[in-house]
Amino acid sequence: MSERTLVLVKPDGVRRAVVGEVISRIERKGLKIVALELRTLSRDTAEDHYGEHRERPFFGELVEFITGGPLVAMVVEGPRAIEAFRALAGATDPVKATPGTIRGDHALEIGENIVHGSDSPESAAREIKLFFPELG
Ligand code: IDP
Repeated sequence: MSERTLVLVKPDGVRRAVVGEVISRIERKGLKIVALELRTLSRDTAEDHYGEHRERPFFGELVEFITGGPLVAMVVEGPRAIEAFRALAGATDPVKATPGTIRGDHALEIGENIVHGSDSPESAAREIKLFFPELG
């Protein structure tokens, strides 16, 4: 039983040159990368991607940040890939993220937490369609 998840190395992760490290951790875990692209998000795509946060006070800041430079988008596949990647990423707040996780090892601020991973099968399907419509 395999599932897919959308992973982003956000612009802070690209700027800080941890793309290779994130890919290594994904591969070391045994997950498979089935699509990968470096791109800069349009405002529309960013607002779609983070649509569930539209009413939150940090929404404007989040969209500015995620469109502020190139990011790496990937589709990652494997058994329970959604949960497996979120475990590799660590908690949303990098100060609370366990050392040893990507966020726990590389970040200090919630707004710049290096990676994104889909949080449910429904989000994964929606996000994969948004970033890689050809995989649908
Ligand atoms: P997740 O990325 O761990 O799934 P979500 O709650 O879905 O976390 O939030 C999406 C993203 O929004 C987070 O990764 C983080 O970068 C950003 N974010 C969440 N809360 C705040 C906040 O209070 N201030 C600024 N950015 C935030």
